[in-house]
Amino acid sequence: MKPFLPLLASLSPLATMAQQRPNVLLIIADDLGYGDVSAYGSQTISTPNIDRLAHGGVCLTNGHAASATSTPSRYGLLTGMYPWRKKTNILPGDAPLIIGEEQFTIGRMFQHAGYRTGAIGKWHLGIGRGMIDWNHTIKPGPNEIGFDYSCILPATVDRVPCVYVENGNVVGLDPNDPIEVSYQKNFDGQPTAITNPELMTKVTWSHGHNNTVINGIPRIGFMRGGRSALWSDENMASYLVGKVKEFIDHQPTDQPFFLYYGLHEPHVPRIPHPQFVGKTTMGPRGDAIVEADWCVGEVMQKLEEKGLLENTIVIFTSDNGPVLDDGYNDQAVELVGNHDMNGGYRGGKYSLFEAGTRVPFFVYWQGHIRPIVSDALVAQQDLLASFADMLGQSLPDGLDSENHLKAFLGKTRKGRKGMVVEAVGRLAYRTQDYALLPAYKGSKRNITGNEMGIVDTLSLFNLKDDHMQQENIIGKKPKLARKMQEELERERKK
Ligand code: NG6
Ligand code: CA
Repeated sequence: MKPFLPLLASLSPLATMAQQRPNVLLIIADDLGYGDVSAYGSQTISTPNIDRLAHGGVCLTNGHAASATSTPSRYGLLTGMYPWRKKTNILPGDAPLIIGEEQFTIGRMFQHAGYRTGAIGKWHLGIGRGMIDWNHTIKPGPNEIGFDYSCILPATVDRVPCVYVENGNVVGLDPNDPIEVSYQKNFDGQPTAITNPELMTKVTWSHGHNNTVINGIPRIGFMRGGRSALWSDENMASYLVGKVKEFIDHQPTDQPFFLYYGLHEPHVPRIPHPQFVGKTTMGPRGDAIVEADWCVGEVMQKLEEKGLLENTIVIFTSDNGPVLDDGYNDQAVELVGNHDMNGGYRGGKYSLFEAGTRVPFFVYWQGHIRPIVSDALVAQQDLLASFADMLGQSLPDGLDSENHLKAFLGKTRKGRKGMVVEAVGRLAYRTQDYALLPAYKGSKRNITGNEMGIVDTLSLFNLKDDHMQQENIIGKKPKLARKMQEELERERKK
């Protein structure tokens, strides 16, 4: 790779960029809310490493995930397609891969541009083709859709099997103790959280999460065997960050990399390493956020040690909004205190209201980006078209991804004109300052501690003045509402 020149003000930034192939590290947290980082001004949590990215780069204040839950959100990010076109939903741990092997992905795009690509951490897009045999190489997975290397949690931390899958193989598996997984029924004679509650030594369940107990934690789904392969929940952060460091260490010096790094925090079960326990007054949820921040610091230090900081674009974001009680009795509700995980917006994970998809979103590129706070409306699925533009790569027709490279690099505060956001199958339409929501009964999941609320009629909210989406102004702006409704319908029919 050519050595990098610091970007001079006199150089045309786009002309300079065209000759550059910086590494791209995409860090995506799990259920981290807009208010869960101190970068946007929260006083109740301290995330100095994440803030470094926000304050030293483009701090996006109107950046969105495609959906308010993980699978659809990540599907949008990786494929550049609206997930609701495919009707994706939260996947069980044994679900087949929902991205087709022929489908275009952000990993493929980077591969075409000559990059080495990797996917580490939370995946949740399915693997295999159904009826997985966990005891042999599982295909297709990340490696078949654009990633040269992968080491993933197949689904979520609260779903079986509780093992890492590296390049299709379960890590640390003893062939004499094969893994069996079922989401239908328990294996004969196998204890569960219901039959043997005493096994729950670390945390108990509040809803769902009452099947097989692994490492003292009740999970969703049934699993037997594979004892030597079980992950350690406490060590997951350092295990995954270790894999990230290895990936960077193995990078040939003459080739750039693209790395997707899915943090597992602060999704349930929140079991931070003892070194983070008690770092906040918020219990495991707050401590898990501090752990996530530590992970970011570790990676940044690695890039610094390798002299790669000026040569690497680091993006930080989250797959969906935050939630307190998401199925475990972990005191998230009791200890939250004044902490506003939603950052003043309404809703949260699962919700069509703003905090469901408006997430932390930062783009850092040392020496190349002048720090800027930008309210450009952008979506995670836009990263695909934007980096394709940077690298001179062509895209297939029909993607929902838009090129907003200039917004991501802080050269403009202009982003999308509009976009569709999704929450558990329901769609809303967003423009820079407005949100159009259908009549909406909230989510059944308001047991989770999120204020879901109800809108009993089609509603228009001005998000600039009304963060909590309290006043339906559709009567005041009927033309705008009609236009947004038409745009939504046009997208739906595409
Ligand atoms: C829900 C789980 C929740 C979480 C979510 C997926 C229950 C009651 N709730 O079904 O705990 O795992 O799925 O979260 O089981 S996500 O961030 O990966 O979308
Ligand atoms: Ca999530």
